[in-house]
Amino acid sequence: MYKLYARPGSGSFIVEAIMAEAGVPLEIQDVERLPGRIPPDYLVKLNPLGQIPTLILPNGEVMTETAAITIYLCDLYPKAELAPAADSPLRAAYLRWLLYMATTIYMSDLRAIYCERYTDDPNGVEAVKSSALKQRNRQWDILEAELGDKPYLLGGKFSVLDIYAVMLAGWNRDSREFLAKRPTLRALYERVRARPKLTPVFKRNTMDALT
Ligand SMILES: N[C@@H](CCC(=O)N[C@@H](CS)C(=O)NCC(=O)O)C(=O)O
Repeated sequence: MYKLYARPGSGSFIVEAIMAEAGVPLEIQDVERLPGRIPPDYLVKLNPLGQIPTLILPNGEVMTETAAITIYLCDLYPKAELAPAADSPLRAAYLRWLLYMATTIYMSDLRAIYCERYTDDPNGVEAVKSSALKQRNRQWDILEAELGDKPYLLGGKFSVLDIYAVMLAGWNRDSREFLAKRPTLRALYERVRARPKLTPVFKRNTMDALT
């Protein structure tokens, strides 16, 4: 059985969602928040960065990094049809936009949330945050342009990219205003949230309410 170290509303959402879509049993352990944003020792022993998601595979191996976990699980459970196969014409776009989200938007979110980690200058913290938010908006503009008027990021077919995008969109503290300004992204959010296997995952992660 897989075991996921999780926290509702965090990057572990993508792993929960993939497993729900693929119908794979998953044990979930929610990791508590300690003062000062210090990760608990048991998590650091598994993942030196103390980050979520941390996934324990059935053979006991530890896996981290949402993009790596996503590629790994979607390839392992192809019947779920969450990702194009290696020889699909959509594979390049799939990898491009998955890695784009994981290495740009996600990182801008981390810079905005954990801004004090990104400067040694106590007076520079606010500047780190405002610059991260500016970059994040530009990165979302690029992704939204890619979505255009298609129903899903890869065109007519739903994929894990849509779940990943919606996870990131749901994190924005100004989520309602953010999505109000981005109607195509909001429509994607609603489409993904309405998937029967995902509805409980949205609820557990307190990401179901949008209005
Ligand atoms: N690059 C990692 C980032 C993971 C990450 O930063 N997770 C956040 C939650 S969304 C976390 O655990 N933050 C706690 C910390 O960094 O102390 C990934 O894609 O999995």
